[in-house]
Amino acid sequence: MYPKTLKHPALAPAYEKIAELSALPLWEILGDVVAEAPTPLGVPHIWRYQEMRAPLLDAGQRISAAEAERRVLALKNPALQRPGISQTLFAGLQLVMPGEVAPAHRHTAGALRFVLESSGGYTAVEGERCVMRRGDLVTTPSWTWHDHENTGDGPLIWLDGLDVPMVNFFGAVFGEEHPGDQQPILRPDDASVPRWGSGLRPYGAAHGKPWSPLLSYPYDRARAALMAASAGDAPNPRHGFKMTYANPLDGGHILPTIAAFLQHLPAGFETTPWRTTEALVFVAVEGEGTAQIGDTSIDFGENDVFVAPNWSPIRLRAGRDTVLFSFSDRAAQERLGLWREEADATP
Ligand code: GTQ
Ligand code: FE2
Repeated sequence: MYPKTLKHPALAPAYEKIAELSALPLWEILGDVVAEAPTPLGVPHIWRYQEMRAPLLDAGQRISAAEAERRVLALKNPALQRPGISQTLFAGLQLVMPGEVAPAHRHTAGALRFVLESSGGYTAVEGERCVMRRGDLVTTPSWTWHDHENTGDGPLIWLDGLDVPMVNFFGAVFGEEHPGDQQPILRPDDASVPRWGSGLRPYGAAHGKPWSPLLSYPYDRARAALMAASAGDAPNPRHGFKMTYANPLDGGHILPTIAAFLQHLPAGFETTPWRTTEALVFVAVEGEGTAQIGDTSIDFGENDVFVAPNWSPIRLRAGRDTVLFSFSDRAAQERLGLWREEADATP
């Protein structure tokens, strides 16, 4: 409860009396309660796809998607006790084998899926199938019904990103199973893309939810937008070319808690150090390079997932032309008025 060395050891007997009353002398622990700057929570770490894929496919032989409900290898930050890739985010690699269905359910935690390997399949969200091709981003916002199916002939593998630790922190956890394995489909595949993603707003149609009405951000469109920016603009020294996945109604983030980004680092490009209060999870979609996160140097290649804890200086170097997907808790931090960045952080 108390630090090893008390600032006022002579008061120790008084502290015991105070502790019996379930109270603490704040003057002994003030630095923990109101620190001058964040201490990064968790450590930088990489999960290499080549190493993760084999045990994931092995699990695919040993347990069915229906049995597992979600066949996921959760990426646990080595320095954290609870499941989570950071203090605020949960991430996992999910596998659905050909012909399998991961049964429908819903929960208050919001999620995104970034597709790594696919020969056909979808996530159904609130009566709509979001097709999953490699590089596609699909969201399943809070309390929306969702189920997954692999309609292809090879493994369907994606990265899950959820706000589970945040929802747990607030004590707002609810979940339930859908009565059927799959929810009824009410609209054409990817219906939200032409409806909300065309640059036109349906006249008079209210969305009224604190998340983007676009449930799918297909990679071909996202990549084309990124490459157009790369061709036309000068690179940002800290980010190269970086785009935010946006809510088409207000330019905000995809989910109330989670923000997502797509970033192009031309071959040989090296960023200057940057740190931010958000915890960031990166996926190398194309290319390879090195990430210097705090004191840790990480070589990454295609489909590798790595995490930069909050307030850790980040430097990215691209060996080849590189596209990085990333997601973070920035949306929540901005809404709470907490988000900060520091541009000239020393590496
Ligand atoms: O696919 O619905 O990684 O509910 C964790 C919880 C995935 C999912 C996870 C989930 C899901
Ligand atoms: Fe789920």
